[in-house]
Amino acid sequence: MSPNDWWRHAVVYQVYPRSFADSDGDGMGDIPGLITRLDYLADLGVDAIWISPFYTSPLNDGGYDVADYRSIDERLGTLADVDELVAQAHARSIRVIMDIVPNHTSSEHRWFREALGSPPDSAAWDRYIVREGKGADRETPPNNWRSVFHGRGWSHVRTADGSPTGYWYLHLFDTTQPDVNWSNADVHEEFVSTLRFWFDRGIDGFRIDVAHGLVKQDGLPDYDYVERSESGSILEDSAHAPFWDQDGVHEIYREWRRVADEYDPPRVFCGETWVPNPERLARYQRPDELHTSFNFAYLEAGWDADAMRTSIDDTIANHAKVGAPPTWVLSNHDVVRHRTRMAPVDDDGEPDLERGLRRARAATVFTLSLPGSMYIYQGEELGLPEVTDLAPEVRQDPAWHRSGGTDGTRDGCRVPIPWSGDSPSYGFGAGSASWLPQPTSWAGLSVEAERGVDGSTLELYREALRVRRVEEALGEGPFTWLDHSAEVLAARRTGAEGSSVVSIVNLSDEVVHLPAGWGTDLLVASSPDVAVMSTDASGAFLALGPETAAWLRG
Ligand code: TEU
Repeated sequence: MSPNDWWRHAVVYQVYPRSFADSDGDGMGDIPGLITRLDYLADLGVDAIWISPFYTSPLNDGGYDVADYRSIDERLGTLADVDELVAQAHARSIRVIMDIVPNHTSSEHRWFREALGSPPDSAAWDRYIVREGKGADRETPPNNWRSVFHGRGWSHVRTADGSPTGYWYLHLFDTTQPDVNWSNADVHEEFVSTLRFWFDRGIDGFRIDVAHGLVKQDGLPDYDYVERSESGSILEDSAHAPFWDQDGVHEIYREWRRVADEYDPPRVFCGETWVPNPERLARYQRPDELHTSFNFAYLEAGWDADAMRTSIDDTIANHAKVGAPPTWVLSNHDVVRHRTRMAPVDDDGEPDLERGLRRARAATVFTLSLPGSMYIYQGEELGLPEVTDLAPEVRQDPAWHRSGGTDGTRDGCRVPIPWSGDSPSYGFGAGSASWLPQPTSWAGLSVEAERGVDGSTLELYREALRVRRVEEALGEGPFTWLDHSAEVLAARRTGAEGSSVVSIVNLSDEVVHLPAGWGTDLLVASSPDVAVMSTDASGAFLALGPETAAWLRG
């Protein structure tokens, strides 16, 4: 495989920069802090980092509200810091993927400011999605679209003195995140030249925020909202919406791919695509579009053998049709950390976090054996749980405030990670006052507490990543299910040179026996509960503990 194909089987580590490492003690992580921790990431064994946005931003949505796509927020660093980061990461063979936000700008972006000083039907406003209100007084928004962060999806365009004009601008997210108009030529030019700006500085690729949302259906028709299902799946909601997954969006990625392919080595894209099924997802990975996209259906399958199996089958089959490698992800900065999400809950709704950790470790080990690339979210390698008891006054997720505290709990996975010591900020670097407070119970979950400790989650991740790198059967390549029982998923991976690895996850709460023919040489296990039993009437077999995953040399 050509080195340019690194992304086909990479392990990519997501850095949420404000919460990773704080070099200047202001309570917010920054680029220099990240640079000081690159050795940690190299030692963990990741191939690349994807860094959530660090551009100049009012931080109304954690930096996903970009005021200037070519400068760095002064709280997070400088352009020189980014250049240094790229150099230092590359020196450790770690690629750097940035995050681009093309669906909306911040309302502090120069374009929006220019528009605010111009009449609503002027060229300056054409870069955004602006329409006249309905009704004689134009007091009704142009259609019924809602903001993902709750409330209506439109706000008044106001004159300099604050009075409403009868025109409205669309914002699928916060009011300070106006959607841009991808029918406007300036928008195309600006984003292409932004891509070049960063590619020229040596950035290896981009994760594309809300990649499925850039194009809106002609005429902006009302949407027949289906109230959220019990599962609360975002994917179901997005199936027919006139603002998601419109066919026209693919033309944008063809344009971007041509730009990425001009570089040596070619730069890569990963789309954030909340689309309802693997068939729609695979369309983004056609050969002249994005290299990869997040596979959220698998994330949403949770700890459920049937749902995982179906999602894996559908993902692999649909990606094969377009010749693209699948991707896998269990946690990110928008979802409840998988230790907590997978934990069984008792009658009072309290999660059993010990079993949650057991399951999360098993799910990770199994997922790392699937063909394609894998995304890891900072802190999952430490086994961090979701922080569920943040006080309302420290919360920053705009959806929390817009929903009156009924939704928008994303701060709980964004709490700064613990590096060392017994109390906040656990070596994060902020005295004790990080921008989101850390729990007092995290001393045992710090990097220092877990490094070199047999059986720790950090050592499990390091070992799994090491084995994944050296076993040619893992990574891209054939994947064949092996039969067992309803709550056991088992598959054989085969390498081009004939080696094979059997990967098993036991989702039941009982010990299961595995046939000896699957291999008895244990490569990685998510818990110590796996043993080769010498013999019974049928010969040697393996006993695999409840909620445990293992890789065996086949
Ligand atoms: O998320 C896109 C998105 O649709 C999310 O709102 C998602 O539906 C939700 O968070 C899942 O719980 C991206 C970013 O990842 C997110 O952090 C930003 O807030 C959002 O775009 C707006 O830029």
